[in-house]
Formats: sequence, structure tokens, C-alpha cells
Amino acid sequence: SSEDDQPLMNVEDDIVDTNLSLSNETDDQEVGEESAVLGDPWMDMLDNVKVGGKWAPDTNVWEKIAIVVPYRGRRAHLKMFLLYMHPFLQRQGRDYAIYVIGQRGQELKFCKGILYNIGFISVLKDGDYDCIIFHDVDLIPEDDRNIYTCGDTPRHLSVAVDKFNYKLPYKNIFGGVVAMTPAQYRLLNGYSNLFCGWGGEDDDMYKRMHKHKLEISRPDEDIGRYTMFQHELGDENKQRFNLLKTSDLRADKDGLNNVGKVRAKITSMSRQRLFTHIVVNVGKRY
Ligand code: BGN
Repeated sequence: SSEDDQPLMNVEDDIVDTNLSLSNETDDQEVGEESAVLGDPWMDMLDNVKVGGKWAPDTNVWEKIAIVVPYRGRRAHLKMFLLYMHPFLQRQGRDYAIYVIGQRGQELKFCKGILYNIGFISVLKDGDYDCIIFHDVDLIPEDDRNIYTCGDTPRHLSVAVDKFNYKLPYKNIFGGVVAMTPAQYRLLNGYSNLFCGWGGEDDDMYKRMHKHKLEISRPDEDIGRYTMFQHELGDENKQRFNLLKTSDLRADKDGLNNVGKVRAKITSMSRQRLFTHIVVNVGKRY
């Protein structure tokens, strides 16, 4: 069996054991020596995370956010993502939780839209979120001024990615990291469930926005900067060009309102130390 089927149960143990070696301290080691090297505030920020990957500042903030990360078989990326994102969101003083939505099953390619739709439904059952951030696991924000928040219209946060020379590759790109309120997401009927494999699901989402006359909101190019982890190009979706021809026709019946009936079934939700893990069976038979 492949990496995809393995439970993610020990990801946070791996982080502690191999990356930070917190549990390798012996009695004759000076306690605190190691954390001084890594920086105490940074270590505290991971220690402060509540089980399930949640954190909130002492004083109430205006908005509760959920980070939704679709996932299949990229353990190394997920580790780095979690190690970076918790301190980042805490520095911004956000009231947040991180959810990892894993795809189980080999029948279909990676169906990001299905995982986003199931993720959306599951996180709102779990908490009263005002804003959902849909986040690729391989993107890391570089600038703390890029506030993780929603806007009056759907917000595209990953404006300037290193891989694209810190420029928008095209005007209406809506992939990578985006933020939507539950009301915005429901209006658009979420993502299409038909895009499996790399590419196009974000362009389909843009067409939904266009249909509803919603403009993309974005941070400035010098603020919305991201580093992308190196990896092989994903297994492409060869049907994406054809699917994008029928976006407008499908928008109201292919998405959030039928995700439970097609190709997907949620199997479990579990609390890990640095995230809440939702596993979704995805296949032709569901
Ligand atoms: C585009 C992809 C997007 C992807 C960006 C950036 C397609 C549809 C065919 C026109 N779109 O080309 O999904 O986010 O590149 O990588 O492939």
C-alpha cells in the first residue's frame, strides 16, 4: 500500500522527535540550551497549540478562522507547513484551527474540490467559523502583514509565488491560498466535484465568481508573497479543458449541494496535537 493510506497519527510525534528532538534530552544535557538555539518564543508557540490544532489569543478577536488543507501523501510538506503556520497565525493574533482533509482510496486522482467541499461542511459542524482559508500544503506565506482574513468578496492570498517569479501568472488565477466566508462559499455552491488530478478546479471556481459578479480581492503584491515547496508536478487532469467549457452550466448542481451524493464519504475525524484530521473516502462507488 502507498503512503496515502497510512494514518497521519504520528506526524506530530515525528515533528517533535526528529525535527526538534525535544524528547531526546538526557539528564546531563543542559535543559534550555537547545531551545535557546531555536528561539524560546517559537517553541512556546507550538507548545501553546491546543489539541486538534487550535489556538486563540486571550482577548477576543473579530473573526474565527479555519485553515482547510487538502492532503494526500505529502508528509514532509505537511510537517513543514504545520511548524511554520502555527507560529505565523499566532504572531498575527488570529483565533484559528488547522484542519487536514486527507483523501483515502486509489481509484481517483487527487480531488481537491471534493476535499474542500467535505472540509467546509465538516469544519462548520465542528466550530462557528467566520472565515475559511483553503490552503495548499506546499505554500508558505513569507510576510506577516499578509493577514489571514476574509474580505467583502472571495480573497486570493497567494498573489506572488516564488515559482512564478513573485508575479501573478494570469489576472484571474484563484489557486493556492484563498479565503471565503461561509456565505460566499455557499453562494458559489463551493467547488466542482468533477476535477480530479492537477489543474483547473481553481479556474472553475473563478468562473463561479464571475457568474455571480464577484471580483477577486487581493493583498498587495509585495505582501502576498509565498514560497512553494519543491515537488514533482501533480498527476494532471486531462479532462480539465473540456470541463471548463461547461462550468457555467454545472455551477448550480455540481458542488457543495451534491458532494455527499457523489464519489465521497467522510470516514473519521480525529484530534491530533497540531491539527484536526478528517479522512474522506473518495472513489467511483460512493
Ligand atoms: C493553470 C491551471 C491552474 C493552476 C495554475 C497555476 C489549468 C486549466 C487549463 C487552462 N489551470 O494553468 O489550475 O492553479 O495554472 O499553476 O490547467
